[in-house]
Amino acid sequence: MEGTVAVVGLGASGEAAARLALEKGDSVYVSDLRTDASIAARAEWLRSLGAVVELGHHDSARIASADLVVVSPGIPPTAPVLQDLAGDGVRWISEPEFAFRFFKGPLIAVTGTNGKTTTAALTAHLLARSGIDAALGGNVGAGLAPPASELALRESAPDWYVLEMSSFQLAGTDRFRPEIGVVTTLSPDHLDRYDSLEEYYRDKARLFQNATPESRWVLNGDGKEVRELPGEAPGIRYYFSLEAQAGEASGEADRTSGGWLDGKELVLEGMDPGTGGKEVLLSVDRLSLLGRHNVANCLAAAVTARLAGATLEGIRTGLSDFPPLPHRMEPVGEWEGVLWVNDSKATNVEAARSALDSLDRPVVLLLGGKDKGEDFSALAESIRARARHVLLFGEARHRLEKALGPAVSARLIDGSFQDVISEARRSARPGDVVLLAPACSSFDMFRDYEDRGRRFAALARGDG
Ligand code: UMA
Repeated sequence: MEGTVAVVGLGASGEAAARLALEKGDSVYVSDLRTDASIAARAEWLRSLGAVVELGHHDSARIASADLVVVSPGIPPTAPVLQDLAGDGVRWISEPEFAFRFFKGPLIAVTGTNGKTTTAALTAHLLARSGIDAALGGNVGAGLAPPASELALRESAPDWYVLEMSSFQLAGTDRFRPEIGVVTTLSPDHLDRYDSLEEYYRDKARLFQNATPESRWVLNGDGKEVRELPGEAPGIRYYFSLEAQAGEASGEADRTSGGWLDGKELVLEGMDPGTGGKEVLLSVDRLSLLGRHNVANCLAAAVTARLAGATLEGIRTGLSDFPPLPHRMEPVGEWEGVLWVNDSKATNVEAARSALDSLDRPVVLLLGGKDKGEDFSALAESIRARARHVLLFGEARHRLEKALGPAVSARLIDGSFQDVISEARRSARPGDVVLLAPACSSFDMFRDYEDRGRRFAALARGDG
């Protein structure tokens, strides 16, 4: 474009956006409030590439005078810098929106409250197993995939871009238009950032803002919220469902396109508008991922990959050899008959509930962390059905105790995370699962959910 680009925030996305802007010949100004050594090194590197980088301060006037402002997703609209820009009537875009403008091929965008990383990564895997070059990126993070802007820097265009999109990233979209859009689930989350659930869903619905009749939407047929999210947006809808045939799940008998469970078999139907036939994939027992919610993710990814040209053989192979992602129902090991499972990414109530519901062994559940203001009582029924014992820790522990009520066998741990693990070891009996599915974010005791998951795994192995 060759203008001036201001990048607000120098995390992974800010760095990638700045590099992309420099590559395109723009003058780049980057700023971040942090000043620590790691960000200083990152700043130095960008300076060597030609950017102006300021740490410890945002120069709002300079940002406002840029041709384009790219904002990192972790910066809330209430941050003073964004308040200043809003006050001056300056509009900004998110980093994937910026990247999208330079993409050279079709896009699959995956969003939802839970399951979006697994579904996005699995879709890319199924395409790869079909010999299709799929470039995975976006919100995924955790060293598993790069930010969207890094994909835009690739020299050769992939056959498909596959982006995981958070609501924070969708909030800053404008021209963003996926050929295929996927919504995995919707349930309350991020209520520390949004004033209401409607606001959160409104950002998610921006996925559909530039829909055309050619757009294809892959939607969770089991959730009314997801089914209703596109509203009247044009495009062809496909549904995946654990509970019913896709047509029934959509509530529209004439729409039978999508994927569902036929007994124990995952099946697709109507993926090819020409023939519309039924395609049997494989049995649930052959999936590489643990848990019922992952069956839904597998169906979502299979439908999406099939629409993008994956072969049935590629999908079957990919569904059975996809390795579990770190911190998502990741088996850490089994000692003295007790299986330890790290689901540190279960940072909200719905994710913790589905983790619990997906196990068929008695559970010692580790619950707690930073309180995001959700209603924890929604966990009580699943806990009563499956958990032998619950350990409550972190900032949210007292509110959790109150919300779960006296019928739940729970114990408050006031000490360290090591104390939580020692108590879990004492409580578990052979045949049990010790499950870290905390329903809270991690920032009260850890750097992030990955740090929490790694610590859990190390302590479980006895080398913490
Ligand atoms: N900052 C300022 N000014 C402020 C506030 C913050 O300068 O007023 C700075 C911070 O000091 C920090 C930077 O802005 O250096 C913020 O960076 P960021 O939080 O946006 O983090 P990134 O490293 O750019 O990572 C982001 C996503 N993080 C968030 O949305 C919080 C990563 O998703 C994503 O992988 C990455 O972009 C690349 O796309 C992570 C995540 O936790 C995995 N996402 C949430 C989720 O999945 O629930 C939404």
